[in-house]
Formats: sequence, structure tokens, C-alpha cells
Amino acid sequence: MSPNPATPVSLTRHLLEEQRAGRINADLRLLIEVVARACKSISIAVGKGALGGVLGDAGTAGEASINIQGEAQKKLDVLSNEILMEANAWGGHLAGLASEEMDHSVPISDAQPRGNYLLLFDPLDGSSNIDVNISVGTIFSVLRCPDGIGQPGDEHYLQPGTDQVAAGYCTYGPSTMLVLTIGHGTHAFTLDREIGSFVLTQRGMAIPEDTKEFAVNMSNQRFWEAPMQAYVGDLLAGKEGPRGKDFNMRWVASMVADVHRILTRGGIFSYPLDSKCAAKGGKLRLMYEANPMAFLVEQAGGAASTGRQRMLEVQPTGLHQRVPVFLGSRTEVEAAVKYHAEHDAG
Ligand code: AHM
Ligand code: MG
Repeated sequence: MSPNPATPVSLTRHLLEEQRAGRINADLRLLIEVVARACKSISIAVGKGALGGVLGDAGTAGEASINIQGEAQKKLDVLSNEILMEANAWGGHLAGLASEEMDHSVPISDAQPRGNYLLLFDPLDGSSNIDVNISVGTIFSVLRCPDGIGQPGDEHYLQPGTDQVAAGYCTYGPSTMLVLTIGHGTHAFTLDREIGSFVLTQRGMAIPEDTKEFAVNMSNQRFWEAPMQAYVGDLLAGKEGPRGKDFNMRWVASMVADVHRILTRGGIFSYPLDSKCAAKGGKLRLMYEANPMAFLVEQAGGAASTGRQRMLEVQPTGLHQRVPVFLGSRTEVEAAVKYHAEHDAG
């Protein structure tokens, strides 16, 4: 008996089919299933909102809990991190984990079965939106543990984005969606809350090559570098300017939500270098945010750059390294890169 083509394809079935097609092994398939299960738990916690007592800042007695990034943690940041850590500690597919919320990576202990993969994640991206009921998300990236390394340290995670074997995000919005790539296209799954399973709802997402929509935090305009000022200036000039068309703007301030919109209908997302974040290298994190999103976007036919280099080719120097980010519709990312190249060439 062959499966009815009209039957919805669950994430489990999709991954099994990928395994049978030789595109993924059983360990990576099960690892992704564990991450997806953790995302379901986070989705439930996010969905409860004030009723679950999960809103507001983490920490006690008026003292905020500060993470390695120097940012105040929300209760849901901490909870989401715990859910992902707990779910992945005993699966046997990982050699170690690293999180945006933790100072250092954590190797899987000797007492547990250990696998060959490294998992990196931003447990709850867009935390500033938690308390105002706007979409937030989880972003993750999977790397191979270098051969012969039993107890990986931070240095073993410093691999360029081209080495990622899987990446994805889960967006907790009006519906909960998991968007995933294992290097063979980018596919979207919607959580069917009644049956508790992710169902394939878009196979092979394709970002339109051209766009008339950009996403950037305009309040930082005066702090940007000259090429970014020039690029956005020309977007704002619209039909009468050198770009010859009017642009629309969107900024959710949850990267997951902004990138999801761009994967769905095109656009360019940018968090450029500005004088406030220049000393840190940028605002967004290479390993937890930029690289997984760049992998998903490239697999959907888009492009991702720092403005001066293809994102996936950046050689990381630190686990929590930050980078400027431009990603989305190919032609528009190339346009932004050209402004930087022309500026740098004087
Ligand atoms: P977070 O991981 O602490 O939530 O920070 C990352 C978020 C991104 O989701 C979003 O694109 C950006 O920070 C918003 O920054 P801003 O508030 O400066 O607009
Ligand atoms: Mg984040």
C-alpha cells in the first residue's frame, strides 16, 4: 500500500523520507525531532502568556538577571533555554550545546550517550516583544563535532556557516511554524495544535528575487555608516530616486518574524553596523541568528551578507560574535552590498 498523496505530511514522515533519500542520517533526523518537540513546549509556554505567569523579567528582588550578551533576561528566555537544554541532554545525538543565553558551550556529560553533532540556539529571539504579545521565535543551527573530539569546547563550534548541516527556526505567532533546511531547500511546517504535530505546509520556499519592501530599525539611521545611509536614502527617495520605485517598510523587531515574512513574500532584512554597536561588531549574533537564517534564506534562493562578505563564509572567532546582517531577496541584498563596495573603493 502506498501513502495517500492527499494525506498531510508530518515532520516525522518528511524527515524519514529525507533519510530514505540519503539526505540525512537517523541521528540528525532524531536530533531535529527533539528540537521540534522542545519548540512545541516553548510554544505552549508562550501561548499561556500572563495566565502561565511567564511574562516579565527574570531575576529576583528587583535585580534583573543579565546574560552573557549584557542583556536583561526575560522569564521566557530562561524557561525556553531550560526546555531546550533538558530536551537535548539525553537524546544521544549531540556532543554539546551552545546557547545565546549561556556564557559557554556545554559538552554532553560522560554519563550520557554522546553523538556527533553540536547544537546552537537562540532559545527565544525577539524577547523585547514577549510582554506585548507579538511574535517571538527560537532559532537553531547544527554543526558536526570535529573528528576525535569527545568533550567539545567553545573553539570547536567556530566553524563557518557553510559547515552547517541543518538550521531552522520556530515562530510563535498566530500559528506556530517550524521552518527547516538540511541543505536541500527550505520547508515550512505548521503546528496542528489538535494533534500536536508539525505538518508540512510549504515545500520548497522560494524568496522572490526582487522586492519593494525593506526591514530595518530606522531609529538608528543617524548612527549608520555612510554606505547604509546612502542605500536607505535611495530606497526612501522612491520612484523619483535612482531606484525608480516606491518601497514599503516593515520592522517587527523579532528577527524570526521579519525573516519569516521575507521567506514568504520577499524583502530585505538588515541590522547594519552602527556607531552604537560598532565596538561589538554589530547587533545580531553570527552563530545563533545570522548563520542559521543565512542558510535558510540561501536555500530558498535568497542571499545573505554582512554587507562586505557572504555571511556563510565568515570565519567565526568567538561563540557570541556579532555581525552586521543583510538578507533576503537576492537582487536587493546585492544592491546593498554594492553600496558598501563602492564606498569602500572610495
Ligand atoms: P534578542 O535575541 O535579544 O531578542 O535580540 C535580537 C533581536 C532580533 O530579533 C531583532 O531583529 C532585533 O533584536 C531588534 O533590535 P531593535 O530592538 O534594536 O530593533
Ligand atoms: Mg536573538
